[in-house]
Amino acid sequence: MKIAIVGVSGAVGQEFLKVLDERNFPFDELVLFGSARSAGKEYTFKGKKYTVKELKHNDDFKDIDIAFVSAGGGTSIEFADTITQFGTVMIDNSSAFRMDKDVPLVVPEVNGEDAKVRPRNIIANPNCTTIQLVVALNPLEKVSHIKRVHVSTYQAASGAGATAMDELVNQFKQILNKEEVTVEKFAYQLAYNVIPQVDVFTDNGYTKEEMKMYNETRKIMHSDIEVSATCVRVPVVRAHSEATWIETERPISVEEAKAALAAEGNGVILQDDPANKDYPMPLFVANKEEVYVGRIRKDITNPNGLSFWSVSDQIKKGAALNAVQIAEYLIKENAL
Ligand code: 11C
Repeated sequence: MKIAIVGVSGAVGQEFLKVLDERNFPFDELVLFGSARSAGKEYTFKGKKYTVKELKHNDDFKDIDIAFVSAGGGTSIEFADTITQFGTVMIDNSSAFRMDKDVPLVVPEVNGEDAKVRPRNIIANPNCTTIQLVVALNPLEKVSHIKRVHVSTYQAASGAGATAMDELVNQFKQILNKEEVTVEKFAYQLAYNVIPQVDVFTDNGYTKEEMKMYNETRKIMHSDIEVSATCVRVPVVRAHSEATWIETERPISVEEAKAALAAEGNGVILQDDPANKDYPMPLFVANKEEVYVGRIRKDITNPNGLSFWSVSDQIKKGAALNAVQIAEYLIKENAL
């Protein structure tokens, strides 16, 4: 088994190294790729040094079985043919191919089977906000069909990359030191603020991030589910939170919902004891693998409504881990 990471120097690329190590992913050879700027950098993995190769249009992918790609949509589009031309499975973290009909969009806990049918040998990793939403929705969908979702996100700086995480930390320091605040990655200062915009606005008034939640959720769940999202950036370094309201075909009780969410293999950790102030928070969920769910309650305005709160590490389950789980699924199913 020969694997590659493309975009290894980025926040997700670095997380790939961590997750492959933590999960003891089975491979014989690892090749690291990056831009001309990253080429030549060295990373140590399991005690061995690896030098980053520049991603080029050549036959470097000839013997590579799986490529974990996180280098931005432009690079994915430009290099997809180069990466897949000899049969390499490209697991792509960008949004470039997610809605293409001939590219499966996969969260293993929900629709792992879809990864087996991939005419272009590309499998898309969904957006982080969608991943944690569908992991929580899927067990509830099995109890009763979910017709409608309203969700508000509380997205950490990590979603905008390593430099954005640094920018947030620096802003707090700059404010404390009474220095001028650097604002580059976000539209406004994020420290001591919340910004009700993630990505650019589309014609219908929703942002691209919000429309990703609508479209990707329907594709992954094979469902006519309606999703109305408001995506908000909050001054948290890592791990996204979501306040979610669902309307189901028949009423679901809190007990039913808890039992469904807590069932094994769902990728969910139920953390729901509000009387003891026990509920998920990004501070404690950062670096964890699962989606944490709590604050489950009946909607007092609608018998078919249920509300809950979820938190998940955006770089881990929202990106690198989900991609590695797709690869693990393919190996387990002998479907590479
Ligand atoms: C954020 N969700 O938190 C975005 C980042 O489609 O993979 C991920 C963008 C994507 O800023």
